[in-house]
Amino acid sequence: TPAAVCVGEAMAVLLPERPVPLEDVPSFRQSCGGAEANVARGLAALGVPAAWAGRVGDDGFGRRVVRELAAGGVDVRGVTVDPQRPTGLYVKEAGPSGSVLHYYRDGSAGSAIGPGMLDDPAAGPLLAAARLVHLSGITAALSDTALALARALLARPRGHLVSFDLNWRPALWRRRDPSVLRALLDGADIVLLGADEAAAVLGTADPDALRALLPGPSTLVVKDDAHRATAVARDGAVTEPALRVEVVEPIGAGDAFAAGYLAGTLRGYGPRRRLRLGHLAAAATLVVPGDHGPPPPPDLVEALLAASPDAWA
Ligand code: KDG
Repeated sequence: TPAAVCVGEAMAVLLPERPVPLEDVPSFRQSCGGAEANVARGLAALGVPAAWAGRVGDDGFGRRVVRELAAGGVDVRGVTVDPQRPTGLYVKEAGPSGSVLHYYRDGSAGSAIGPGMLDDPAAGPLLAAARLVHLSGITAALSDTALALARALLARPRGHLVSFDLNWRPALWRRRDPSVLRALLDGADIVLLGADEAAAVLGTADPDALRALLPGPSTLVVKDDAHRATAVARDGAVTEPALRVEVVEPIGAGDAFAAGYLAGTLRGYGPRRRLRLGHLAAAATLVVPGDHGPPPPPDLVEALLAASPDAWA
């Protein structure tokens, strides 16, 4: 049984072969994305048995998504094929200040997830047996049923940890009220969020002020730009600087960080090693154009996790 189950929408991705305006792109490479599916893939790459649960359409993009995730070692038994709706899609366009995501996901199969997942004969038992269920703020924006699913997965009492990555995507919230996010975050055990996202959604990026706003979770992990991450627990905070790498494309790095941090959590690491494993996984994704990079070699990971603070930064 998978230790972690990641719930959300996975999509086909079209990656332009050249960083030019979309109308000038000669061809695209097909890939697979979606924040929570990326986390499942990152966990599997780090050796943590992980599943992704969600819906895809009965179409080529859906089959591709499932095939790619399975090839990445992700348990896909909890995936439902929706005969009525298409698989969502997004296109990455190179812009002057970084990549822009163009979503084609309104009415997608992935957005039709709902609380019924808990009773689904395939996904239900996976969720019930997991040590960790991972969600993100994207799901809360997809549809009323997806929001209801997020709430159901956060209901207490529960026998597993829930991690929640804020994943602030303003483009998805144009027709919805993002004030629902605070209560969702507060219902999780582990919250991951970028300082910029925290400022946009919660009005502050200050770790102490965030702690006061979100008293529920045992740990808040605040990622400050690409430079450092701070884990704020009830008994104090630990900060670790990120690794310095040549960034090719940043999308997916947050998911990789989450995978590293959560893998460290499930392995029983202390706060510093959890953050370091997050940074290592993020670095591997920052140096490639797609949503996920090849995992760093295990012996390098071990050496860096054990490095002294000056050798690390
Ligand atoms: O974190 C990467 C995601 O943003 C990307 O995979 C697409 O899930 C996605 C989203 O909704 O933005």
